[in-house]
Amino acid sequence: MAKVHNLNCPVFVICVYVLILMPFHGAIGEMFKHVEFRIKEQAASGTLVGSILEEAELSKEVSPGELSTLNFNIVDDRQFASLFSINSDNGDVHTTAMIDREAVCLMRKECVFDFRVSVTSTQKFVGFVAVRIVIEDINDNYPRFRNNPINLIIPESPNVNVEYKIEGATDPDSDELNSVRKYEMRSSYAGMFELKAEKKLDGSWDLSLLNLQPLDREDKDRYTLYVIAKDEGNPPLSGTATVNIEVTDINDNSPEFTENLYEVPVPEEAAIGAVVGQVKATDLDVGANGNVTYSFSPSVSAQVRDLFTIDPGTGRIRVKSDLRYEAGSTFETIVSANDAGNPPRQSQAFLVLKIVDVGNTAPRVSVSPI
Ligand SMILES: [Ca+2]
Ligand SMILES: [Ca+2]
Ligand SMILES: [Ca+2]
Ligand SMILES: [Ca+2]
Repeated sequence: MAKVHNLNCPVFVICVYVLILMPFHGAIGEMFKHVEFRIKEQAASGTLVGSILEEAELSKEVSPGELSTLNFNIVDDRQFASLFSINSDNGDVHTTAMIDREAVCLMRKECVFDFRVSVTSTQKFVGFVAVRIVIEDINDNYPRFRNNPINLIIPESPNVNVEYKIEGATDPDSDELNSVRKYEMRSSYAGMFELKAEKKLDGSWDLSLLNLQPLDREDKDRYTLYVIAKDEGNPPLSGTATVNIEVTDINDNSPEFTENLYEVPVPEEAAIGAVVGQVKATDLDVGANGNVTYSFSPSVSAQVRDLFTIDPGTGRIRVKSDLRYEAGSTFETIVSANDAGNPPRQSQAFLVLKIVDVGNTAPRVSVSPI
């Protein structure tokens, strides 16, 4: 509804006010009124905004004979000429374009246009009407996530309820109900994640995902879920962001030997360089965290080190020296498997090397067991 204020100097204070603001208000004794019109954005071009004649109650200002002779003109800078026009004969204000509140007022909370209209009759200058047009918001924007998809890289962790921040959505509509009002999460991983959304004083949101269960990369390293921002306009609109979660590795697994004890029979005549056995360990981690190298334990005697080598990359045990003098001997050793994580993890296994007396048979290369 339009509001009208008659400032025809009813009291001294207002007369002073009018004097100070001259020539904006016009001369003393001239009519000066305010009217306010409200229209919704996106109204069709040519929509009637309001009648100055009626809202300013000009019939009270001029005689019935003059009323039909009034002439109306916008007197301020026509910076809004592309948006509004006035019918100079009857004072009707119309839109001259479809007004997008978010385009003409950007992110301003209030979208208001002010201008003055001069009113004259054939007989005299009647006065001014200050016109205020308020553009009301409609829900013509969807909540939107600036970055979509949202890619989260999270190191695996046994910790739960860790908050991982994600950027909220924006909605340029200004009305409270037309902007983002709530968030929801859609996920097929029941009980795995929770969405936490807190509205801040400036209207923006703090959004974060919480993991309700440990994130174990070795169990699952990728998740995809959806965060939905909703307004409560009429009709309500929503925007959806895809959240891709990549769980990265930490070194939380030690290499594991395939056996606790490797028993390796070694023919006494095995040639130097011959492979007589192999130890093997696997590590569930990836990259350096799962890169296993083998060695003899530092506790292994110098004699064993003189007789055998272990290949760091493959775990193969090779003969290093002539074994014929060791026939019948058994060497109980310990092998280590280390990953290259930071810090590294290690496992150990027993390796028993038994030098087998093969009597007078011809020398042969032994490669068993591998
Ligand atoms: Ca809007
Ligand atoms: Ca909206
Ligand atoms: Ca590891
Ligand atoms: Ca891991």
